[in-house]
Amino acid sequence: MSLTIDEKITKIEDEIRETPKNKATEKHIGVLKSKLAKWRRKKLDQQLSSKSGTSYGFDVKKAGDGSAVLIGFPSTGKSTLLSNITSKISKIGAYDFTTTTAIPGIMEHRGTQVQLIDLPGIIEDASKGKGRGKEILAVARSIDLIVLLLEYKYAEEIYSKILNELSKVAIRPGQTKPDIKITKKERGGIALSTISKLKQMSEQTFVNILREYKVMNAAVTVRCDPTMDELIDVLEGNRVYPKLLIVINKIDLISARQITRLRRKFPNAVFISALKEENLDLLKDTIIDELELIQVYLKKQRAKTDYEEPLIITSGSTIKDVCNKIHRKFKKQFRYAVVSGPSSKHPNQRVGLDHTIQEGDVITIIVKQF
Ligand SMILES: Nc1nc2c(ncn2[C@@H]2O[C@H](COP(=O)(O)OP(=O)(O)OP(=O)(O)O)[C@@H](O)[C@H]2O)c(=O)[nH]1
Ligand SMILES: [Mg+2]
Repeated sequence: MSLTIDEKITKIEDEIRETPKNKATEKHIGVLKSKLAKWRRKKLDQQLSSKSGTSYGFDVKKAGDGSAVLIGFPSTGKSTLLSNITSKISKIGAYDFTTTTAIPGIMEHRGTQVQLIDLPGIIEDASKGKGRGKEILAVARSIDLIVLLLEYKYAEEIYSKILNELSKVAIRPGQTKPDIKITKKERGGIALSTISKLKQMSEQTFVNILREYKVMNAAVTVRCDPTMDELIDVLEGNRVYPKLLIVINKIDLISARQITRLRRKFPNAVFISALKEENLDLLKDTIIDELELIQVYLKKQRAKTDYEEPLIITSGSTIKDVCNKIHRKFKKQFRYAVVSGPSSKHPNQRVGLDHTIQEGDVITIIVKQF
């Protein structure tokens, strides 16, 4: 009897867990991890393209200068928060799963508009489709910032459970993309250049994982000390790296001592009471800071640059993100972009969709004419 994808995933996960980790097993673990990543990708592709049911994915149109999503277990106060910091009212209930779909609101603060999306509560095994897991995770894949709302109770445990679910669907909140450049070649084997000795795995294991991905001939430049999982992330290529903000809610129910203890565990978290409206201005400030919004200027072909209405977008965005923000057709009909400014090597540099833009760039998108 052949195994289902879920069974295959569980089997490999078990084998990785049961294999002792040492120099002798490193190569084998690298292979297992690559295999696991491939099955997870198959599973994710199935989920993201699945048309089963009538309402796959919540249809949320992006709006505002940046978008953030509220993720948390049921009844942590997501809807209470949305109702108190945006113009939108989202139903609040003392029972779990009050919210059943995505509810977007706009938060206006410091001259910026941020779209904040309230979602149903996430639960364990959301990545396998439990609850509205699939839909929640699909929204979370296309977002700039994940606002993770926790309650004081079991905060650490729930935090790792949620991050685990997100990680299974290729979302890496709060992480930066590992700096590994792979340029495939016709021949010559693997030329690996690192800035310092790899500590997380041997060079042999590194090359072996490349082979698992059929990368046999390539120039590989590594400007970090990646773990096996991070290398696999780069090879898989479908990972998203949204920013992450941890928010601890319902502080009106706990003592100052409990807050101090939690602060030690979550030093960067914002502590609020959505119900009593405590620290909500601080939260709004932090959301805007976390989004790291930058301004770029658009210039139509043969026209003057529009310095009046800059496009506001999150730092780290690419030309692709700019296209998505202007109009869907720009990505479909994209030929190339012309960039002048801090991100360009010289004025009027021709770039592709993957080019990362910077504050102050002047951008022209050239599309195919039909
Ligand atoms: N004491 C206290 N209660 C809160 C706070 N925020 C929310 N609540 C209560 O927690 C319960 C759940 O609130 P919701 O805002 O519906 O929670 P949710 O996360 O949207 O829940 P789901 O949509 O079911 O996932 C309600 O009874 C709220 O009044 C808070 O800061 N302090
Ligand atoms: Mg809700």
